Formats: sequence, structure tokens, C-alpha cells
Amino acid sequence: MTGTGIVHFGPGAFHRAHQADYVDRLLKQDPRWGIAAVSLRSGGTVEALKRQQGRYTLAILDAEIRFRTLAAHTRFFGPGEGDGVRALLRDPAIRIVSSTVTEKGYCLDGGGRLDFDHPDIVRDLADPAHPLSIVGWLALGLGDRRTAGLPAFTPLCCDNMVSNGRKLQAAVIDYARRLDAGLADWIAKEAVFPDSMVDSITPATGETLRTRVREQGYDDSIPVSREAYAAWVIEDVLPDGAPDLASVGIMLAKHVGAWEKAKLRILNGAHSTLAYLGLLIGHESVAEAMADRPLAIFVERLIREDIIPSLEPSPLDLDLYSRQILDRFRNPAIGHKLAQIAWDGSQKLPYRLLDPIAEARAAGRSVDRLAVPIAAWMLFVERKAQAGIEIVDPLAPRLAEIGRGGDPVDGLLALRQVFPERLAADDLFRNAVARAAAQMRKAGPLALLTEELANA
Ligand code: CS2
Repeated sequence: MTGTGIVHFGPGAFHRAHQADYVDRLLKQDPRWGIAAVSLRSGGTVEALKRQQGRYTLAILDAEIRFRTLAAHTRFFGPGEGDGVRALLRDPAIRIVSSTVTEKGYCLDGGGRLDFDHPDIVRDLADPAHPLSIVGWLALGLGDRRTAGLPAFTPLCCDNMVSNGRKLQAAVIDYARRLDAGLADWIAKEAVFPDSMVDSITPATGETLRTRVREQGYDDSIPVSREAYAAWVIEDVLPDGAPDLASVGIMLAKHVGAWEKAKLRILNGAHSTLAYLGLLIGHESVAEAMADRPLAIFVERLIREDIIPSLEPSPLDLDLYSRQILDRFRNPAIGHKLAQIAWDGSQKLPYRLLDPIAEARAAGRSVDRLAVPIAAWMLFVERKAQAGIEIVDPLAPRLAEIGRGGDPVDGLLALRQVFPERLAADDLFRNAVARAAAQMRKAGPLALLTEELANA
């Protein structure tokens, strides 16, 4: 009988295509590690998972197309089922509590620390026994372990942030300290929060995929798709009794930082660049944007001349890694929408592009090229706001207000949740962004890209 050893918050498409695939294989050799799927804010996916007894289709859309059935989930918790989650977190069989709640789900401020003014954190601190946020849930669950004299479980952050484990650790400890200093100290001493790097291109599921899966003979309302490539690197600090993750191809590494940074800056940085520039030009998918020669050449050059220098020295072969990533972007089978990547820009740009920009400035390197995707994001915000189209972003109301008011460059630079004070006050950076934005507004992004190529 399959047991439950992992609790996962946020069983969206990425978790079900990536982590659940590794765990599905792990279960074949060790049945203790089934996943409890927790989605307390929206019930659709967990209800469907429950209805399908945890089974759903993973479509690998790449040079070869394959369909597999995964069955890694054993328990299901939707809205109103928080008591069951709390009881499960007390079960000593639960060793890992992982999360994919997206960058915004951790309620961090622009400096990467817990934002005590975030409405969810204000609300959780007022009623800590019934949390909304992942930070509140981890503190509650760890507090119950401490009271029961049980060892801590291991929180495992699987979202695209630099030092994601360390950030989550600081957030949970800071939160707990407001409630009980003894608990904060206990968490600091007893719980490990590994950093991790997760990678596999996973588009949001749409009707096309559902139809395709139905044609294969599966009646499945929650299929997921991804490319063939998948990687997961976890900091090698898991306590005794953890699952044998290496046996299913998960890499355990002493320092995950080099992987995290390379992946966030090269893959995700290039993705966001393709998304904002590509959407302004009129493309829909990543593969389509990569087929646009000036745009593809711009992104290659951005990686080679601006992003890689921000990562050196590195133990990784960054040239090879970049070439592989650009090949993955050309995958025509996956239909990865630029609009999906453009979501939550205010949360994504800091790790992907603003960190390398700040480092380039500190090292005296030019930021002209790196400023182009930032300007493209600003024009994207402006365009949506002026057309009255909703922006998918936790700062959407503020972005729309700035975007409606004319040239958004200075208004957006003033957002401390996005741009650190020092960068926003840096004239050289500001002027590079303003220049790129003005050029693109006047002659369109393609003209700027072509000019950039001619000057190179
Ligand atoms: C993408 C990522 O949507 C986005 O912002 O850049 O989801 C990307 O596909 C994954 O991180 C790849 O591992």
C-alpha cells in the first residue's frame, strides 16, 4: 500500500509535471513517499485529482511525443480542509513539506525578507491556527511538531527564486518570532530548508492538451504537459530518513547557488526577454519568437555578453548550458505561450534580470542591452493598461494606474517591491531604460533590435 511521506502545497501544472514525475518513479522502489496535494484556496485541481484517484496523464511534447500515467498523489486537501492538513503535518511519516506557490506566494518584500505588511501575513499573525500563507502553515506545522516532541519536517521550496530555501527559512523564522521566540529558535536549530533548483518547461494546461489526451483514449480533466528535459538539484542537507532522491535522478549538491543563478538568469531571464519583446512584436509562443531572427540573435547576445559574465566564475559549462536552453526554446511541439511567461513580471524580473543588472553596474559593465527587456516590460504594462486589459500580477492595480498615466518609466522605477532603491536612483540605468523604451515606442521593438545588431 502506498504511504504518504510528502505534503505539497500548490499542486499546479509544474508540480504535477516535474516533482510528481520523480516521485512516481520513486514510489516504484519505495512506497512510503506518496504526496498529499494541498490547495486550500482553490479546489478545482485537488477535486479532480481525488476524482481520478491521483491518476492523470503527463504528455511529453518534444522531438518524440509520449504519454504516461502518473500516480504519485495519495491524499487530497481542498478549501475548508485545513484541519486535515494540520493533522497530517503532525504525522511523523511526513518528512518533506514542499511548495510551488510561485514567487508571490512567499509574501516577501523587495529585499527578499518577509513582508509584515502583506495582507496574508497580517491575517495569519492575527489567527495563526488557521493560516492562509505557506509561511503561516510551515510555522504552524513545525510548532505542532515541537509541542509533540517530534523531529521537524523539511520544508522544500521549489519556486524560481535565488536561495529559495534560505529565503523561506528566514521568512518562517521571522514570522514565528512574532508569535513565540522559543519556536523561532527551535525552527532555526531543528529544521533544514534546502535550496533547490527546479527546471522543466511546463505550459499551462489548455483545451488543446485535454483534447489531445482524450484522443489517446484517456478521460482526464487534469492532464499536464512538459518538454522531455527535466532537472532538479537539491542542497545536500536532507536529514536521515529522507527518501533516496538520487535514485530517481535528482541531483544532491553541496552548493545549489551556481545552478539556481545560472538557471534563473539564463533560462528564465531569456524567457522573460522573449516574452515582453515577443509580445510587443506580435508573437504568441516561445518557438515563434525564437524563429524571429533579430529577436533570437538579440537573446543569444544578451546571454553571451551580459548574462554569462554576471555568472562567472562558475563550476558549470555556461556556454554549453546556454546552447542547450536555446535549443529547448526552439521545441515546436510544446506551444509555450509568451503570455504565460509574462505573468507576474514584478515578482520575476528581480531574480532574472535586475540582479545581473545591479552586478553589471557594480562591476562597471554596460547595462544597455539588459535594459531592453526591462523597457519592454514597461511598454507591455503601458499597453495593457491603456487598452484596459487586466495585467496578471500581484501588483496589477498599481501597474495599471501607472500605465494609464503616460510614460511609465519613472513610475515603475519608483516601485520598491521591484526595483531596489540603489538601482532606481542610478541615472545610467534609468537613462538606458528610458532610451530603449522611447526608441521602441517610436519605431517598434524590431527596429531597436535590428539597430542593436548593426551596432554590435
Ligand atoms: C517561465 C518558467 O513562466 C515562466 O516565467 O520562465 O516557468 C520556466 O518555463 C521554468 O522555470 C522552466 O524550468
